[in-house]
Formats: sequence, structure tokens, C-alpha cells
Amino acid sequence: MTTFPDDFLWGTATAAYQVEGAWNEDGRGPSIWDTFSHTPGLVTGGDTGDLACDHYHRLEEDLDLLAALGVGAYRFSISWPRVLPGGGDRVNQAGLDFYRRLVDGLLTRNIAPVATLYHWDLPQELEDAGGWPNRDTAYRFAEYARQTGEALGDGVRTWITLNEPWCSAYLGYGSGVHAPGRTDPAAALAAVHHLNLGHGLAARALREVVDPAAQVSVTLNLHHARGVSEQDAEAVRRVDALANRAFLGPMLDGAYPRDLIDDTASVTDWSFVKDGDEATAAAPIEVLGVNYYNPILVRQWDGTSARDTADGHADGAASPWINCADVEFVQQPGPYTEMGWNIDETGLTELLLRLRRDYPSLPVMITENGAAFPDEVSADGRVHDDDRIDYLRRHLTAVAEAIEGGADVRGYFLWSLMDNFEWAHGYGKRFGIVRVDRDTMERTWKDSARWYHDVVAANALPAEAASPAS
Ligand code: PNW
Repeated sequence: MTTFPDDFLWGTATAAYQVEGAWNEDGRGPSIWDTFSHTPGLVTGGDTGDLACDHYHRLEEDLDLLAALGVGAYRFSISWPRVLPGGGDRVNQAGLDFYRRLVDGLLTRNIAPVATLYHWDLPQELEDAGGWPNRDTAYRFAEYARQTGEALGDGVRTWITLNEPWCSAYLGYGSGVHAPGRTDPAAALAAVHHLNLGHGLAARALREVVDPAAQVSVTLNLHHARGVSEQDAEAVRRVDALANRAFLGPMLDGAYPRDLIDDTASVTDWSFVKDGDEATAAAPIEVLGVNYYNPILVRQWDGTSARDTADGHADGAASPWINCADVEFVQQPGPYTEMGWNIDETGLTELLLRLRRDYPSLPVMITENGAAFPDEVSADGRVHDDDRIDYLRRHLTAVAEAIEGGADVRGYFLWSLMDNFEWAHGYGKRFGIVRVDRDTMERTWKDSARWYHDVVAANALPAEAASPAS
């Protein structure tokens, strides 16, 4: 039987814009995702987060759902424009009150609150002033962290400054498939830096105001890249520099990797990095959050043959891979989830062991892992999502193997508690272990929710169900 350490933290995760709704209620200001989703043609089906899962109005019901699942922790995000509608100065007390009810509701139920400060919903006013490519946004972020830390600092157990700055920078300002939808490689790299700087400033600000026992963290979607053959080591290096070390470097080592600066010299001279910035970005953290969905496969491109663009951006469209003009992203063997992401849990074990090697004293939490599948409702009214259970079982086994191999993994947060707004894909992609009916907003446990409940209760994976007698 696969078991987990005694104090292993089991949780589920969501993000504000993906579940809350109430986009213009109780004083919330607009964010870049309101603007983006309200612009025709940018989100599949014209879907928006206006209603989302109506979590804002169903807080008690959702808290009870978490309690029934039995999880020890819940990772949610705080909407910056709900707390500071214009990005700064004016605090919206009603916004803070909502998160106070959320935090207190979790604590009452013995569930540890894990709060992400930035899960992509930048106040629109700050984007109008230049967004993340503008240095001032980093200072505004630290001020928001301080205000929120002062208000909720006695209840939140773990503070995560940023969620996946890779997505904010490269998808938001590079390929433009996420808000604010800009396609400017130099702006994307400036965004990388100001996100790193904002993380460091926010981590320091939090430290001054929150419970000294609280942890400070950041969540990265590290890319586990493999080469098709040994000849492709240079392609792997480039991808690793842009996707991983662009954040790990300043945040954990206090410096940008030299090769990244060299790779991107034709795009920017990095003059936005000021003296002391890298040291600021390297503010101490207690634990690193890692989101993992799949590994990626790359090879050196010869520049002539038709190019594989299996990284998800259409051929000819702006690429998030700014330093990878000579890299091919190769379609990997299936099976795939409904996102078209290949299912391969071995990348998770390898990634965790790499972190163990590179940062031996830094504990890790899996802050997201999960899968989208079509999820038909059966005649019995249930969702028999065996594919999702299989995905989760594989990845939890991979986590246990990494722990066995010496990785210091403290917890696992399943993405996601419930079906929600899957960014540019809208509601068509369902990641939840709880189904949300789009018409009635009714929440229904899928089989995977029952399965996860049992995993959490046992702190172990149940034996695999016997296959039907043949
Ligand atoms: C993460 N990519 O997003 C986010 O943190 C979640 O909000 C999201 O719902 C979840 O993963 C599932 O997608 C990502 O293109 C979005 O590589 C896109 C990518 C990676 C992560």
C-alpha cells in the first residue's frame, strides 16, 4: 500500500476569478480578466467569470463541501481588485470581509487556509498604467500584500505570493492567449522581472505583518523538459532557462542565469533589472509551491523542416517561448487529458528529485495537479470519472516515490475542488472532482471526489479496484 508521511497536508485548490463570480458586486473593481473575457473572440464560447461558480454567494455551502471531503487544507486566491478596486490606496472593506468569512469558516472546520495573493486578476487600472512590464506594479503588489496580510494575517497558515508567474508573463504579454492579451516579447521579459521583484517585496511585507508562524511561499509551474535524443540538450537548456530558472534563479539563488540573459539579448538588454533587485527577489521562503500537469518534449529544430508546435500555440502565432527560435516542441505519445496534455507522472517524480538536488533544504508542496475530462453524467445521475481517478492515482504514486527518494514534499492540493472557468477555454474544460451544473449551480460529487475523500481519510492510496471478472 502507498502511504504518506504522518503530517502530510491534503487539500484542494481554486482561484478567485475561476470560481467567485460577483464580478461587479460589493465594490469589486474590474480586473484584466474581466476586460479580456468581455472582449468577443478571446474566450471559447464567449464565456466569462461574471457568474463563475457563484462561490461568492455560496460560501457556506462550499465550506461544508470541503469539510465533507475531509481535507486538511484549502488553497484559494484573493482577488486584488476586490480588496483594492483601483489597485491601490482605497481599501474595499466588503472585499476583505468576504475573505475574513472564508478564512474563519475554514478555521472553524479545522481546515488550514492557504491563500494565493495573485492568481492573474490584475486590477485593470494597473494594466492601464503599464501592467507587469511597468516597475511600479511590483510596488503596488507589495502594498496590496501588506494590506491583506494585516487584515487576514492571524488566520492564514500559508501565504503564496504569485501563482505561476510563467503564465502571467509569457501567456499574458508574450503569446497573448491570457489577459491582458499582449504579444510583445520584450514586455514579457520585463514582466518576468517585475513579477520576481514583486514576489520579493511582497514576501518581505507579509513577514512584517502576519503571524510569525505562518509560512511564505510562491507557486511555480515548473516545466519538466526532456530532449528527444541526447543531441537535444541545448534545446532542453533553453527551455529550462526561460521557463524555470528565470524564476528559480532570482527567487532562490538571488541572480538571473547568465545563459538566459545571453539567449534573449536580441529582445532586451535587461536594463530593467536595477541594483539590488535580485537580492530583493530572493526573500526567504519556507516552502516552494509546484504545479505539475505534464512533462514536455523538445528537440533542436534544423530550421527547414515543417515545425512541430505541440506547445499549444498555433503555427505563425506569437510564441510564449521567446528564447526558443530553434526549438521544436514535439507532440508526445498519449494518452491525453481533454486539454490535449499527455499523461505522464514520471515527470513529476523526476522534477521533485531535481528540486531536492538543486535546493536540498527547501520543502515543497504540490499546489496543483489534476486533469480535465469530458465527465458525462450517467443514467444513474453520477459522474463515473475513472479516467480522473487513474490520473490522480498515478500522480500520487509518483509523489510517494519522490518522497521515498528523499524529496521533502509536505502536501498535495488537487486542482480542482470543482469545475470552474478554465481561462481561455471557458467552462468547456472540467477539472473538478465536484461537478458544477452550469444552469443550476448545483454541486455533485463525482466518483473522484469519493475516491479522494478515502485517500485523505486513510493518508494512503486504496488498493486498485479489481478489474471486472473476465
Ligand atoms: C494552471 N499552459 O494554469 C492554473 O494555475 C489554474 O488556474 C488552471 O485552471 C490550471 O493550471 C489548469 O489549466 C495553466 O498553457 C494554464 O502551460 C496554462 C498552462 C499551464 C497552467
